[in-house]
Amino acid sequence: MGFLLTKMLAVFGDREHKVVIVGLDNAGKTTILYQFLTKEAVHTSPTIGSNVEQITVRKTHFLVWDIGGQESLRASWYSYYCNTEIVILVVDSTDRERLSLTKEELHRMLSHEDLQKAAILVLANKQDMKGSMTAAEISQSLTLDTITSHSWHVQACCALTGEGCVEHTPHTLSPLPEITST
Ligand SMILES: Nc1nc2c(ncn2[C@@H]2O[C@H](COP(=O)(O)OP(=O)(O)OP(=O)(O)O)[C@@H](O)[C@H]2O)c(=O)[nH]1
Ligand SMILES: [Mg+2]
Repeated sequence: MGFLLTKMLAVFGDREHKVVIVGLDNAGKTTILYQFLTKEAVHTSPTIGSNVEQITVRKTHFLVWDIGGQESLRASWYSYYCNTEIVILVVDSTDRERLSLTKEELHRMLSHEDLQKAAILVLANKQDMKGSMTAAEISQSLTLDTITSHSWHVQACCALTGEGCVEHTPHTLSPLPEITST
């Protein structure tokens, strides 16, 4: 799961940390979950309900929930929030039309009482695709700079290759842009 989450959790110590992955359908959440786990791109189908995996990065243990993003499932995202320390919001960076919907979901999440202490990691996924929005564009559209209640970080990534999601040898892949709240 890479240096990003490890960095965000550096202050939390050695127990298991709960992570939820949310985002609209087709954003790439399940692809990212299994990229974290296996460092490979897997074939996925739309998630009905959720997937959960235990992932260990440099001796830090994460319980990672990947929640289905279809419209009918979004109303139940809140039922996964209890004790969540990190929310990963995955954005399909080519899906300009639905970015405002993602923004609504993000700001609804931020106001949920069970997420008041959670850090937010926005993954601007599908950077391999032509015309994808940059991390900066997505940050601006989601108005991340207005968020003062939560730590947030936005990172460009490609779930198919793992670039920006998982750790790579520095010389094999160039780093993708990232912006952080602090
Ligand atoms: N080109 C490209 N395709 C991707 C990337 N990440 C995921 N995909 C593709 O996007 C499609 C949807 O990916 P999923 O991981 O199933 O999406 P999801 O967010 O889990 O969708 P739901 O389960 O319906 O909420 C699949 O065809 C993936 O192969 C990426 O970085 N680049
Ligand atoms: Mg899925």
